[in-house]
Amino acid sequence: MGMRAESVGRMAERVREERLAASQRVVQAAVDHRAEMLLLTGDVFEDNAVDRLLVRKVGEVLRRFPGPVYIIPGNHDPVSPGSVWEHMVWKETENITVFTKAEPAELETCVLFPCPLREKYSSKDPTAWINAHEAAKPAIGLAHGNVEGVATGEADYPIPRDAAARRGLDYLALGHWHSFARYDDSGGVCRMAYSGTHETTKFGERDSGNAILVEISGRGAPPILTPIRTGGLDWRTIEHSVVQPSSLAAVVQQLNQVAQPASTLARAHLDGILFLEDRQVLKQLEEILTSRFLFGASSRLRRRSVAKSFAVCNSETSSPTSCSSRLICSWRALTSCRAFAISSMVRPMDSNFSLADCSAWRFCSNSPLSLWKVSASRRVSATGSLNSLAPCNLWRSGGCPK
Ligand SMILES: [Mn+2]
Repeated sequence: MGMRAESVGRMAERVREERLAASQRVVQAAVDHRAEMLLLTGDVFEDNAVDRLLVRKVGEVLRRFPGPVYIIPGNHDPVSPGSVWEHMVWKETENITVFTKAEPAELETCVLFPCPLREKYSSKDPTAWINAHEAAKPAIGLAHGNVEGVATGEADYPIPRDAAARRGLDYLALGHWHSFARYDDSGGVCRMAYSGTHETTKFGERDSGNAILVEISGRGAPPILTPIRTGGLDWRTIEHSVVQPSSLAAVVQQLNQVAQPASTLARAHLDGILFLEDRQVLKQLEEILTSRFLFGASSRLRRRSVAKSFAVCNSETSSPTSCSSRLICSWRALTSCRAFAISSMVRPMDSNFSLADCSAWRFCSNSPLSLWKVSASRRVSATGSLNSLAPCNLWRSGGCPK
């Protein structure tokens, strides 16, 4: 809640409103399914500086749930002096408990093991303190962190893949990742899962916009998990590689088939070569994106890169060689585009540049030219691969980036 959503420009406010509406849908789903309690596993808020009016609004939404609501602070909204958790609304609202300490809370039907976070980063497992092996009632953990195997390289609160079993928990409710993810044990029983965010946060999320209904009949019984859709907006990415003329029409057709464009944020990722015969279709595609959809990203993100990186390579220009040398003249153009073509005569492999250094690059041999794709340009520059590119012929010939 309270995220800036800068990537969607003037639609940011609409996106923020939808997140609050989605939290009402979470409460409604809990009521409809007669949930005994509602667990929020961290990062309710974007950060501890969000508008205090918003904090109150969220408290008011959660107050509408007739049962108890248990919250742990996450790494975005950790317990700290001046945090959102000091707001009056949490004290005024009797059904809400914000856990600020890692200690068991014995309830009538179960025991909760909350793992509130106190800082943004840590390399410690937040569930390490839990010992629920002797619990007589169903033991339920609430934790926020990064299940091992989804390594990000940051000190990101690692949680073992078998944390629930290790700590003796019947179920470990997880927060931090945006998409629904369950971790089954070898017997196919799921005792830990991420519900994911209740509303999609950004493009590219696999399965966000859900809450999970978790039913546990007793201590040791396998939990039954049912994901419930709570998201309102559809964030859709369409990817398309153009390697031959007239294939863009398929993308237009795909956009035309989207059932509810007014509540869809669409992003078209095109790479390849802009052929002369596709120019009109590209215009049409960008028009559809900007006029029909709640938000369309192709025109904003792609047109410039399309113009810079593709236009040079259409059949209008002379030889692939001249094309390649023009293309590589600007690192800026490369970082803002996802694809560019080079002449097959100029191969970076000839130099001491090793492809293995850089996983983000791909060789595509079925195009008229050799096509290289930067699928994560930011990662390229971050890992210093820019330097390893520099000595190769290709880069030198363009007199390019440093
Ligand atoms: Mn988080």
